[in-house]
Amino acid sequence: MAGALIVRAPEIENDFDTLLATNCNITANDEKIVVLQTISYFETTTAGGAGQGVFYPYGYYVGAVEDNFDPNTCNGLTPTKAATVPGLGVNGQINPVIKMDQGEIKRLRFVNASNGQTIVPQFVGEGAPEVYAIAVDGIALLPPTAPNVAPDALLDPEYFKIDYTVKETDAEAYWTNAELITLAPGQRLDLLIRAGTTAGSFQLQGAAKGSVPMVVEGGDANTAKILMVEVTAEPSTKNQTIPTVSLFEAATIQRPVPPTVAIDGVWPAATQSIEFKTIEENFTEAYPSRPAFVVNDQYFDAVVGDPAQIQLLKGDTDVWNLYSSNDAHIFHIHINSFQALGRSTYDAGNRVYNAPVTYQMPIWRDTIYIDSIGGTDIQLTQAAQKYETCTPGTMVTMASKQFDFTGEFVLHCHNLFHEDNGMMLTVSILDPETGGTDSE
Ligand SMILES: [Cu+2]
Repeated sequence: MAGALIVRAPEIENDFDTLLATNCNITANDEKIVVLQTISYFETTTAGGAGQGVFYPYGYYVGAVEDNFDPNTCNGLTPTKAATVPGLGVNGQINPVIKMDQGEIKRLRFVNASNGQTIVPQFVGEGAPEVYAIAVDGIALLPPTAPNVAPDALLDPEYFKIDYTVKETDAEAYWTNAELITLAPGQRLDLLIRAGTTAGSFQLQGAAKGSVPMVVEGGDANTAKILMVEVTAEPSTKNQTIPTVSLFEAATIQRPVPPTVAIDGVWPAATQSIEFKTIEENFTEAYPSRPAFVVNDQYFDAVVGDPAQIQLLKGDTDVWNLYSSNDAHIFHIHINSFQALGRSTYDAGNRVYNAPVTYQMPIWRDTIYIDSIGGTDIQLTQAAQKYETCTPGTMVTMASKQFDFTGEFVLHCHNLFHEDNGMMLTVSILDPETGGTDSE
C-alpha cells in the first residue's frame, strides 16, 4: 500500500496549483503522483530455497546483505548479494507506463518513501521529454536570486529547466541543479515533463553516481528504472505551457516565513552544528546492543520529561551547519522548514571547507541530503567506539526561523534504519519571555 496526502491552500486563495491551471493549462488531470518504495524481496542462494524470493527488511542496506543477514528475519534462507541494488516500487508497480501526446506536459509529484535509496531521475535517449523542477518538499520554487537581465535574453524564461550537463566548474548552477534533482529518502519533488516531437518509449530512471549533477558524493545513487513514457504520434491539443519566472513571483503562493539572514558579502556564523555519524562496531552486531547511529554523539533520548536535546527560542533565526562524518544521511526537521543557503565542498589536502557556494534561487526544504567520501576502518580500544574516518562530503548551511510554534518535536535522519537505531534528537522551541512553551 502506498499513497500521498496533498495539503492545499484554502480554495479562495490562488495557490500554486491554481496558477498552474489558469496560466499553463496544467491541471489535476495532468498530475501523476509517484510514490517510490523499497522492494525488500531478494533472491536466495540457500540450498532447497535457491531462486526463491525472500522478504529481507534490512536488504536495502546495499552491499551488506550477506554480511549482516539474520536467519530469523529471512525464514532461514540466505539472500544473495547479486541483487543488492534493490528495485523501486512505483505506486506498488514496477516501471509503469505513462502515455503522452507530442508536446504534452505532465506533472510528476514524487515522494521518496523508500528505505535509504537516493535516486536522481533522468530520461534516457534522444528526443526524451524535457524536465523542469517546480517544487521541492512541497514548496514552490522561488524566483532566481539574480535573474539574467541581459538585453538579448528572454526576460521571462521558462523555469526551472534541469540542466543535466552542467559541470562542477560552474559551481552555482551545478549545486542548484544537484540540490533540486536529487531525490533522497523523505524528499518530495515536483517535476514537469514535456514530451518531445519524436514518437517512442523513453525510460525515466536513476542516473549513475557522478554522471549528472547530484548532491550524492560518497553515498550510493540507485539506478533503478522508475517509469516509462510512451510518446504517441499525435500532437497534443491541450495548449499547455511551461510556467515562466513571473508565475513563481506571484504573491499568492504560500511559502514559509523567510529568515532574516543576509548572505551577501558576509557568510553568517552558524548557531547550530549537526554532525551525523555511524558507529560501525555497533552496526555489525545482528541486534545492536547500543544504537549505531548518532547525532552530535548523542542517541535519541526517549525519556518523557527530560529536557530537549536541542533548545531553540521562538523568534530566533538559527543558522545551521549540517555534515556527515561518515555514511550518507538525510537531515529532516519537523515544524519549521528551512532555507538552504549553500554547500561548502571539502578541501581534503588542507583539511578545510572551501568557501560556500550559494544557489541560483532560495531553496526551501524540510529534508536535505549529506554524506561523506570513502573511509578506512580504525579499530580503537575495545571500549572505544569504532568508526570509519572519511573525507567529509559537502557541508550544508541552512537557516530556519522559529516562527510561532513553541513546544517539543524531533529532528532525525530520514534513513529509517538510522533513525530507528538512535539517529534522532528531541528539539524544543521555548518562549524567550517565559522560558517555557505557550501551552504550559
Ligand atoms: Cu542517517
